[in-house]
Amino acid sequence: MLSAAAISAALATRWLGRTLEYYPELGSTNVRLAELAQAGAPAGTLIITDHQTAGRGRLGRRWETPPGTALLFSLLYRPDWSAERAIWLTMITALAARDVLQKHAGAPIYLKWPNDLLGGPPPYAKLAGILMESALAGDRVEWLILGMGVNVNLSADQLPAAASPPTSLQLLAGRPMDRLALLADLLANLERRFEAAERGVSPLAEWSAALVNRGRRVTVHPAGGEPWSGIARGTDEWGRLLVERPDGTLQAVAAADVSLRPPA
Ligand code: BT5
Repeated sequence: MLSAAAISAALATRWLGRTLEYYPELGSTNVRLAELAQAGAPAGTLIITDHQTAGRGRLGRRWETPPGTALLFSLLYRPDWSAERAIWLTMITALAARDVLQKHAGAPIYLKWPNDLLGGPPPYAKLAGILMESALAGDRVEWLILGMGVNVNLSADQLPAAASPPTSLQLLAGRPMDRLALLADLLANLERRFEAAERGVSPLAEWSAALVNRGRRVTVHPAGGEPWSGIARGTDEWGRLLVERPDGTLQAVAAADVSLRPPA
């Protein structure tokens, strides 16, 4: 089990995670942090738990891990950004996680559009997921919450049932990992990347180049529409995936509207 004191002592950041709440068990770190954000919690607030009973994925899906095995946390940001820049935080979070998980596991980690971290041999298995939730005031960002779940010390028989095969850092590395050391490295990397973004440095090119989807066939499942297949060619400046249709036209696909599941 983690503890607030141990987390605080492990962190090497200046402001990210310096206000924190730890819960042995919680519904969802994103939900708890959204309540605090509405009530005026400071930028950098960290909510972290050992177990979620109502962990959220995108589009109403669930995120599940056994108690004490995962990193489950959410961070609050209050950047003075236009709404269209909010996607930068998903990119920064994914890139920071890739760097740190790769370093700790000693194995390559891949980014999959829009928000997954994958590992293992092709076609790769899901190691972590990111969930951004935002509050906007007109076309400005009021706050952004970045939630992340990382499968750290799950054995093969503890992996949840999932639409695409899951994996864990322990399975990739062949040994258990220190969750606190991971968290501390991750937050330090994130703090650096966020400060660069605040100075106007875009993470788009680095993120887009890192996507494992490039050049691969994807199946787009629009909410309420017919699924269709095409080849992922890259992303546009808003982080939408550019998918080439069989007739050669490029269609921009937004994360909010689709999931990418393989052909049925
Ligand atoms: C995501 O959604 O990948 C975002 C997950 C974000 C979870 C974190 S945990 C801390 C914070 N607080 C929250 O309440 N949430 C965030 P999505 O792309 O929709 O993937 C969800 C799908 O992944 C599910 O429908 C399952 O098929 C699968 N899945 C569920 N749990 C998994 C796990 N532990 N590992 C791999 N796949 C999983």
